[in-house]
Order: sequence, then C-alpha cells, then structure tokens
Amino acid sequence: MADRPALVILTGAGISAESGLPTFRGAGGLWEGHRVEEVATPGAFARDPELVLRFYDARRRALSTVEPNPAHHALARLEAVWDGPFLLVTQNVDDLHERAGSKRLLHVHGELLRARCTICGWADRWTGDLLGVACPSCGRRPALRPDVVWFEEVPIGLERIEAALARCTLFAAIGTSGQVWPAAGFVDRARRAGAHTVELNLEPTDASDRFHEHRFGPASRVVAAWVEELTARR
Ligand code: BV8
Repeated sequence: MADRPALVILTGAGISAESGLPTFRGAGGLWEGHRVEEVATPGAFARDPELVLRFYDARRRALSTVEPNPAHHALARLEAVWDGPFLLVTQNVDDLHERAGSKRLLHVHGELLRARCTICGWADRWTGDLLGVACPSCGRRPALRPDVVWFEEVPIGLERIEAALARCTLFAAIGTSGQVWPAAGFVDRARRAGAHTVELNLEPTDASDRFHEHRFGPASRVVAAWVEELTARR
C-alpha cells in the first residue's frame, strides 16, 4: 500500500502579519528601532536585561489584542482531515496557531507566553510582564527571561523535525523569508527526502529558487486556497 502522504509545514512571521503582528524584516518590522543583536541574543540580555524584557513585555501585551487569521484557521482544518503524518513547525513565538486549533505543532524558536528562570530552571506558561518580577519558584530577581530561542541558542525539537523531514512527501514554507538557520535549511532536507516543496509568501524570497512550487499573495487568501485544493483531493 502506498505510504500515506506525510506533510511538514514551516511557518514564519508572515502568517501572523494579517493578524496585526509585525514581521521581523519588513518595513516597520519588529526589529525596527532595535538591531536584532540588541534584543534577541544572550549577550543583549546580559548587557541590558531591562531593554530586552521591555521588548518582550510589549510583544506579549500586543498578543492579547490580536486574533488568528484565515491562514491559521485553514492549517487547523487541514490537520483535522489529513490522514497521514502531519507536523506544523512554527518559527513564531505567538500563540495564534494554538488559538486557531492546531495541535500537532512545534515552536522551534520557543513561545512568548512561556517564561523561565535563569537561576533555578523553573519554567511555565506566563502571560503578564516579566520586568521587575521575581521567580515564583526561587524568589530571586532579576532572574526571569522569556522562554524563546535567541540567536546563538539551540532551537527546540530539531530531532523530531529531522525525523519528520526525513519521511515527508510534501513540505510547505509559509510566510518566512528563509534567512534564519537552521529552519531555513528544512526545505533542502525535505527535497533530499524526495518531497514536493511549496513556498507560500507575499512575494519571492531569497530562498524561492530552492522550492519546486510557489504561491504568491497574502497568506489569508493563498493558504486558504491551497488547503482547499489539498482537502478537495483527499
Ligand atoms: C543556532 C525568536 C546553533 C525570538 C528568533 C547556519 C546554521 C545554523 C545556524 C546559523 C547558520 N548561519 C547563521 C546561523 C546563526 C543564526 C542565524 O540564522 N542567523 C541569521 C540571521 C544569519 N541562527 C541561530 O542563532 C539559531 N541557533 O544556530 O544554534 C545550533 C544550530 C543547530 C543545532 C545546534 C545548535 C537560532 C535562531 C533563532 C533566533 N530566534 N526569534 C523572537 O521571536 O524574538 S529569529 C526570528 O526570525 C523569529 O523566530 C522569526 O520567526 C525568524 C525568521 O523570520 P521570519 O519568520 O522568516 O520573518 P521575516 O520578517 O524574516 O519574514 C517574513 C516573511 O513573511 C517575508 O518573506 C514576507 O514576504 C512574508 N510576509 C509578510 N506579510 C505576509 C507574508 N507572507 C504571506 N502573507 C503576508 N500577509
């Protein structure tokens, strides 16, 4: 019996853009006003923890004011009807995929709504500000940081992602500029496994020539149409 089709999807900031969350590298992007090294590296946190905590507190607050968009909902619908292996890997630290109903989801760069203690290792869901807050476990302050993967830190779930890519038959990258590694290399791993690869983005990226197929346009329209086609065939 032909193996069931195995799907791996990688999403980036572009899938959340129409929900109102700024991307990283577009005009008016998230890093606007900050060089990424100033706010998303362990060195930045050691040098100026207040600046970094304020940057993430502002993003966490913004998250409570936005909703998933049709692209997030389309991926949750696709997962619900997909009859083969399915893994949604997101580089995003927002919770919009969860709120749209996605379950088989992996945050390769961590989550804005989680925090951890740099002293005792405590970690848990966290929805409030972190600036000035003592660790709820060891009581030390300053000690808490956002539970996200900064540059130079090891991404989450790489073994599980590698296993999924090694057997995938269809790989889609949605709303990502393909500039951050090792996530940017997932498409190459999928191609080596023989998968068909699709890039869904507002416009061509520097990574476009590494995909077999492209669907250009806003994610809320393009992802919904792509999912419609895939589910009609099943
Ligand atoms: C690591 C979390 C060692 C926090 C982020 C080669 C191999 C390995 C590492 C490296 C390498 N070369 C360089 C490195 C180091 C570095 C790296 O990649 N540097 C780059 C800048 C050159 N990588 C690392 O440090 C990583 N760690 O390598 O550890 C290791 C490796 C393997 C095994 C063991 C050890 C850690 C990287 C993670 C950094 N953390 N964020 C936070 O969010 O604050 S990165 C950040 O960028 C976000 O996670 C974000 O998701 C990610 C990628 O950005 P995108 O999502 O693509 O967003 P962007 O704005 O760039 O693009 C948006 C896209 O959407 C655009 O294409 C746009 O056209 C499109 N779009 C816009 N609107 C729409 C749309 N599309 C559709 N519809 C729309 N409406």
